[in-house]
Amino acid sequence: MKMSWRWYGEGNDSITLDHIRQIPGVKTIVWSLHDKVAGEEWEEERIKEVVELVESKGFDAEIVESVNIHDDIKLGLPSRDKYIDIYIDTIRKLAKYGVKVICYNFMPVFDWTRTDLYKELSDGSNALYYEKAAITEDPKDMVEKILGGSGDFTMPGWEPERMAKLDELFKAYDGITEEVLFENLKYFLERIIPVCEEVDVKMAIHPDDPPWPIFGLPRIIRSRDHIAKFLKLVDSPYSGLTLCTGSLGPNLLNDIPAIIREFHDRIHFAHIRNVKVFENGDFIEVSHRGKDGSVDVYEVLKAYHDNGFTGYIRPDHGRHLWGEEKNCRPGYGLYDRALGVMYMLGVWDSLDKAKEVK
Ligand code: CS2
Ligand code: MN
Repeated sequence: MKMSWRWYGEGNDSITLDHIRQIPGVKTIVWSLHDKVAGEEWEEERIKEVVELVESKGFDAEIVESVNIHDDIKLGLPSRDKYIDIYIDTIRKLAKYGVKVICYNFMPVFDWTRTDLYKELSDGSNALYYEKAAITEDPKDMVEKILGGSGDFTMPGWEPERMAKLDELFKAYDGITEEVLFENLKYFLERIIPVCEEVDVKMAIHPDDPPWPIFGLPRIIRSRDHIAKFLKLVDSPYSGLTLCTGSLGPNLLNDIPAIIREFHDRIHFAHIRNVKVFENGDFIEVSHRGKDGSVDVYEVLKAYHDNGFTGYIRPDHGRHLWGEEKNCRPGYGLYDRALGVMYMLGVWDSLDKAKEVK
């Protein structure tokens, strides 16, 4: 297992690489060119600059999260080939600079969806929250709330330019069923995976968050069966998973440790996040400690450990602590994620020891 940390880049994150160096065990920086919109070319100079900076601080830069997918690819429009060519060009460039895994998602219109970015927990910290009843027919209310709450930071997948075209986007997805979305994903994979095999870059799809359809849009990576179907689309180790416990977790029917045990050899990147699910289906993000929420983080880590997992792992969202919500990206503060790293390393080290003793 290699511990990693998502960093939004110089001048684009409240946390610096020097902060991250002081968190025990972090080896890999998970990065992206966050100013790039889906479908835009990634210049080699820009890639080189980030990789060199990250490496100069003693980390490697082996994971990119994300290279986002243009809607025309998800929609299966004739223009998709042009955007797939650009995607392939980016894969080749990233490979040249030592990138090993690319995380992406295939969610229509929205990336992760929440109804409140700063819901207070009983300990006075606050965190991202999802209230089922607040998801109305009209997504615009929610978009306003999210964009209004994210301060000066633009959140990936929530770019104001895209959100301004919401009506158009929704119209375009009219008639796109789960089946069609799966077909369009297959088309994309059939074109890119041979290149990934050639240059040794693994693709790792991120599950849909939350794991159910919203606003009538299809969501196709949200359960064991959806994952099994996805992995058969192109049956290559280069078409794999980012297994995010926080995205699958709000559906209590998802047995995440069992999913890990079944598909571990296709999981390239593990996102560890805990959520507390309430009886009415609402949920809030909580600390990484298993006991604080509905995800049994110990069992999750044990499922990886038992299978000799050598992929990357990162703390996913954390709570906002000690007043930091005023200046950090929602879900991406320093303190709770650093506590999460220590919790995970603690569990992992003790699993290592227990294995030695046997
Ligand atoms: C991430 C996702 O912040 C998060 O929840 O796990 O936004 C993730 O980066 C994307 O869905 C991957 O493309
Ligand atoms: Mn995640």
